[in-house]
Amino acid sequence: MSDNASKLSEGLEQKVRQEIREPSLYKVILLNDDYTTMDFVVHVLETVFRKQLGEATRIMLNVHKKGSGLCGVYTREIAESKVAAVRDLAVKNAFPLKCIMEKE
Ligand code: TYC
Repeated sequence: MSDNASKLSEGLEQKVRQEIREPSLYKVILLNDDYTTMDFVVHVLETVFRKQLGEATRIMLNVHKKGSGLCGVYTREIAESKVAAVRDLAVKNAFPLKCIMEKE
């Protein structure tokens, strides 16, 4: 095979490998603050992150004590929509609650 042909076939192979890769995953993380009520954070965890009351309470208390905490791991678009949903709920209810995403 010529140098050019071999470069082309490497490029094609790389493209095929990229196309069959699993999608990247993102951690969605809640941040603590001094003003958002515990009840509101639990409500957010139940509605946005579909946690049961006990699990929502555990995550909220973990964030309260440690400063931040994991709510779930999702593909990029799902993670983005969770972050936006938390922001919209927080703004509507006048709480400073913040939520971020981090590539795993
Ligand atoms: N620290 C808040 C309080 O004492 C509760 C809280 C928990 C706020 C988790 C934000 O992500 C948070 N009312």
